Amino acid sequence: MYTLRRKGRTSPEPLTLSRGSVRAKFQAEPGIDPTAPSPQAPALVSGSSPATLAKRRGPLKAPTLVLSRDPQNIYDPTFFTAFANNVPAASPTPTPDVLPSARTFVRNVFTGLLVGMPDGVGNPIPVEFWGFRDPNDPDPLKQATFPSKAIRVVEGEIFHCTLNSSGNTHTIHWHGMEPTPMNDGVGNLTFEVATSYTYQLRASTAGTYFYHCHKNTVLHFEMGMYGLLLVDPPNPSGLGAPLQPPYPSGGPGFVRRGNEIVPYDVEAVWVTDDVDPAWHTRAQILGPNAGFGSGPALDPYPSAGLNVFTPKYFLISGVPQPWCGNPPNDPSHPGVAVTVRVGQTLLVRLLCAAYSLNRFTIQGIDAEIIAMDGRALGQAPYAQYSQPEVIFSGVIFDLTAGRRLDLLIKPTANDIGTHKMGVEFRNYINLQTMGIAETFIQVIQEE
Ligand SMILES: [Cu+2]
Repeated sequence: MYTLRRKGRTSPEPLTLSRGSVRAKFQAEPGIDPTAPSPQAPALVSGSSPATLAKRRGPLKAPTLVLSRDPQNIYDPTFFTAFANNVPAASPTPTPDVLPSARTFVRNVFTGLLVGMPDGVGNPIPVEFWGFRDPNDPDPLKQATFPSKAIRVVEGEIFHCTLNSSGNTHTIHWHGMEPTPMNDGVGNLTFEVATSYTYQLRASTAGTYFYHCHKNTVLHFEMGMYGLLLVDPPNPSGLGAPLQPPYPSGGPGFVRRGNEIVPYDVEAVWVTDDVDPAWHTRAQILGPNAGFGSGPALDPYPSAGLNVFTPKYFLISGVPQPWCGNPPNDPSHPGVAVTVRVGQTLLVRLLCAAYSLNRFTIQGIDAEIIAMDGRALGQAPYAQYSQPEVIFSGVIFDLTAGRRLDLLIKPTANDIGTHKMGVEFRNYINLQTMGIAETFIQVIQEE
């Protein structure tokens, strides 16, 4: 319910929209009282078991979304206002504002992926991760990974992604994108996907983004339910040029720098994460709703302990540091470390998927920050507020959860050798370092 503040008083009346201006409405199914509390917000009953609560609230039923808007005007603001004030309890089918898409993806929820974490003596400790499986990847080993497989699209195009939930409700939130309200994937603000929903987005701005589950977010994100979302600009030489977006993973490609679109030869995508194995164990035992709710009456598992985060493992792009496989203690693990030749351009995309404060340094080579959080620096009309900025060797820079930086590195003959990129994972309250991860940029001679 929305309340309006009028003349210094809070009106108890819900905000109602003029019927003449609203062309979308929700129609309750027969037998459902539309004024009853949402089925996802059971009445406060102290001491009720989850089974009792489920019985009391009955099966989840979604109100039916009735569309009567002008099909010629997909930007009809009254349609979106109506939606934002009448969010459905479950995913509408089909997608309410569906348009032809240039690219389609499928992501199926999976659990039970075991990733070995270092125990210090070479016996990896299995920790369970969850994520989004790509059933269309021809290589079965690349379907279900941690982090989840990247989605790569082209600036300006509309894309669809169908989420198939299982075991629980989940969502996909498109972090940094600007979708319509029903495609934003924030469970508490729109709907959680119980079975299947096709998200629709327009990739308006080239840059580095990520997608993640936004149901019981603090736990599901920690469990690994995220992947990169990369939006590529066009090849500035036009459609006839040999290299067209989406560009291949690892390079070469093109990226926005200020008002230009510039080439790069090699691409490194580094995602930092910190893992508290106690959270993963509790999620395994208590299930996806562990810690969900706002107090003992709503939370069937108030002992989930999500108020205490004590990470023990520190990863770059899903590879624990130190790497615990074969060879052990090798930060040059090929899944992470990158090699670039003198004269080439390296694009590094950084995503902080850790909950701790990440303090980065790159030793022995300079890097230029060209974009932050999916927006190129120095791009008109915002060039008066920001410009690309050089980070000199050894200078620290920080990232917090969800932030992204794009860096360009152009090694010269003086840079031949191995340069360490180190990350300190710092407690966000007392700033003490809890762990480190590191990898390398290796610069070799021109061919
Ligand atoms: Cu989830």
